Amino acid sequence: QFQKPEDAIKYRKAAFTVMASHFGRLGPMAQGRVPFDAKVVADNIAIAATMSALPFAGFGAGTDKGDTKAKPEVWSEADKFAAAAKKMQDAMAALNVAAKSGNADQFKAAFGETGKTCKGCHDDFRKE
Ligand code: ASC
Repeated sequence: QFQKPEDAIKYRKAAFTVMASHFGRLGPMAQGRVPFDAKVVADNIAIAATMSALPFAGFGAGTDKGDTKAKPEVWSEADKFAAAAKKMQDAMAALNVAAKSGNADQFKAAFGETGKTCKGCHDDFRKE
């Protein structure tokens, strides 16, 4: 799938970057600081939800060294990492349903739950 470990690292970072861009830009709306726009929410969350499937293919053997913030626990506690990834993907899928509903309160609640899964994984598996 990847020619070199660096390619896998670059790929997973790119996938996280695109996911975080489309998720993160809705933060102000989720906090009610910007007026709710159902189409903006649905369009961006659809992309974030699609992206959520991609990064984890880039954590294969030999991709623990190099330009990465991934902790060794990604590989030494692989089951736990996979569970954290799935938790985020499941939350993102539920958020996608909420986003498509057009209901602001459902979106805000699901957005918050999804953000917790991002942070949870970072706390355990990302340096800094
Ligand atoms: C984002 C983003 C994250 C999460 C996290 C939620 O927009 O890039 O990693 O939300 O900050 O706590």
